[in-house]
Amino acid sequence: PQPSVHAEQGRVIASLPTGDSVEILLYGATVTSWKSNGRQNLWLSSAAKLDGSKAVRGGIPVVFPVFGPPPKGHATSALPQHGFARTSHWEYLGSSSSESGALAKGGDDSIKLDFGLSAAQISDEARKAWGYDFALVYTVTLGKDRLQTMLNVQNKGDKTFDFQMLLHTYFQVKDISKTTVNGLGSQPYVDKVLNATTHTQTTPSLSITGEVDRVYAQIRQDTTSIVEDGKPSIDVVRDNLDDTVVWNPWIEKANGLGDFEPKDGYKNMICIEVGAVDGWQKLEPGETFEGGQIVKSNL
Ligand code: TA6
Repeated sequence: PQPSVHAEQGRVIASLPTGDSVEILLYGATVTSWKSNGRQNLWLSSAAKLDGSKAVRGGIPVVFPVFGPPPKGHATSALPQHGFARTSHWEYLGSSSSESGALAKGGDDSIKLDFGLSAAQISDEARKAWGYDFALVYTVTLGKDRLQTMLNVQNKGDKTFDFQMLLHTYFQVKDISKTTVNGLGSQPYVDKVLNATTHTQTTPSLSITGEVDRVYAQIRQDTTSIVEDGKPSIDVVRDNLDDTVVWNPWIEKANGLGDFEPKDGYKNMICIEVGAVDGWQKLEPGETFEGGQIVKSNL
């Protein structure tokens, strides 16, 4: 049997003969589902708006050209938090599948889906707020027990621009009280829960026992792992990105988010967000930047 792709009603759904599947909304090019071994690996709020009325609460929102609330006196100042990519209508550019012959390494099929967003396609409001000429190509590649999501940024204009990018991935966990995050030991981080002060994580693994909102920058090792009940569940490998944000809203912040449901859903999710958010990536006219992640399920 072959990998299969369906593009309909603003969504693209792809699956492999192994049963692995991925679903992407053209709105924001937001991955809303990634299943492997019959397990949903991503968390999606049951109140997530999927009609394009606001950024999806869950899955993998694409953050570009700014992470967080834009700084004052910067070219991004007039943009909304996390920029415009996650609330824009992307174009599906097509798919290609690498049907693995018996001789292929690993013998696994994979299917690659491309999505595009250019300056002409964003809202007038966004273009007025950030008038640079750019083109994004977001590539989602589904393999057995793995998903690769890469963002390619191109400067199509004659003016240099700065940007940040981040993949705001919401992972599903069985029980946050039995979940730890590995790979960030002895790394410095900015703690947005403690007034954006800088700290260093002293323990090799991070437990989540309250609101966590940390930006780890220039991390030495590329892999951040989610461990559930002592067993590795998801590995997040950064590709050409140096930073990782860890976020769990916990009770108060979850209550404050209208589209965060169920309200105790914070017990079943953790955001591990790879990005280039420490400072700005400068892109000269004609230049290209590419960064992303490979997420692997060990379950
Ligand atoms: O990922 C961390 C973060 O910047 C948090 O501070 C919180 O604001 C979260 O993103 C969600 O932001 P959103 O705009 O999607 O509600």
